[in-house]
Amino acid sequence: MTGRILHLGVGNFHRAHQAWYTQAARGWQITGVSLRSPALRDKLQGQGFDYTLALKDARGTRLERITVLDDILFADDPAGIKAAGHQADIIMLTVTEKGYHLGPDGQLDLEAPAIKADLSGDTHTIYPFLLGALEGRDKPVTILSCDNLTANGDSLRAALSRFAQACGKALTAEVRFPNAMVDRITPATTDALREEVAKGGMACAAPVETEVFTEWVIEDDFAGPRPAWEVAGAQIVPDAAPYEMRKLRMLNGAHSALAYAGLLKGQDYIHQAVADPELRALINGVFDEASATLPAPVETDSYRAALLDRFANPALKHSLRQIAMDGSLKLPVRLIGTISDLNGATPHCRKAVAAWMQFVQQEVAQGRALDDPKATQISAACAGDDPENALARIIGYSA
Ligand code: CS2
Repeated sequence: MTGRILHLGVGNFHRAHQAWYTQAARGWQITGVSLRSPALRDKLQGQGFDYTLALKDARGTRLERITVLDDILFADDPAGIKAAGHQADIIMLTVTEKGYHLGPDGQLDLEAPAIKADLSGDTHTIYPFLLGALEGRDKPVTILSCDNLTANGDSLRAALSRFAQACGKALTAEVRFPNAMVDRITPATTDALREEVAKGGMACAAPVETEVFTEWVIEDDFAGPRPAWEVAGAQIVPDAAPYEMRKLRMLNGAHSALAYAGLLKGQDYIHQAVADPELRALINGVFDEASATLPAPVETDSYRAALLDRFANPALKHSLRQIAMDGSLKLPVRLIGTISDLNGATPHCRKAVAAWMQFVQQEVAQGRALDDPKATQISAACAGDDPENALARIIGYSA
């Protein structure tokens, strides 16, 4: 089976995860789209959009050349993106939590400035591009969200329908939105990585490093053909929700806990934070609390042991600041769900939320810009009389 994928948000995570699986499946090609900057296109076009992936664990590094990406388009070319969308059998997305513009109720936020602008004809967000790809197409399409949102496919379907409705349109094409859990820890690219791959004989202007471990669990709900991603270990299942909940609440919940608590202690990387006995106890508590909320058939003992090993991977320098960004959107999915499911009897998850509050207050006090779409609200909350309560309201948390 051969086919085409259009991928919105062609960042490091896509290049370490879905592109790697697609290469293993053979026969499919990907057109990438960068929505925010043409920088990656400019770096990769001189090498035909091929790039080097460095797979790292305690035993060393394995370099692979990834060749499934055959073009990268930038958001300034809506007509080109539309045409590529029409040709695609699958449209995938990795645009991070903030790329969806969902409000606290999980619905598309029609008041968000970028959404308002797009409703009047601009192209800042994913929505006009997705609608354009659906309009006037003559074959079915699968839209596959690969971001860390709860029920990412269902959430995207609801948000896109709302956007279409607000434009006076309806989703007419035959389209499916499978939910999916995606997992592979992927730090930002460093100069050290560029030097390492060049020394290894696979020089690249924009290499990516990642761990050897990887998981992808996708609901079996495709409108048309798909790559045989199972050859690289992807699981196609009737219901991805239990896997997704385990990953978001255990891996991502612990990641956020380590990020804020670690930064407050002056640490820089996940492998340092997880080696700190106090923080290790904190995430063991997060694991216990999250585990108590998961559906019975989900295995958690070996999963948590694997997480501790993965976090300790000495070969990956995964920066706490990278994980700490966008906390106002991450915490509800990663920690607040566990806290509310257990009626607040979750001292460790609450401690992690308290670390976020302390972290943002410290950043604001030190005059550093917050990397969060709600930075303005957070700064105002920190400057008010009761920062804790104001911050709690921003993340929908009852302290
Ligand atoms: C991390 C995730 O940056 C973050 O917030 O928690 O990107 C994490 O590394 C991935 O979800 C792992 O699959």
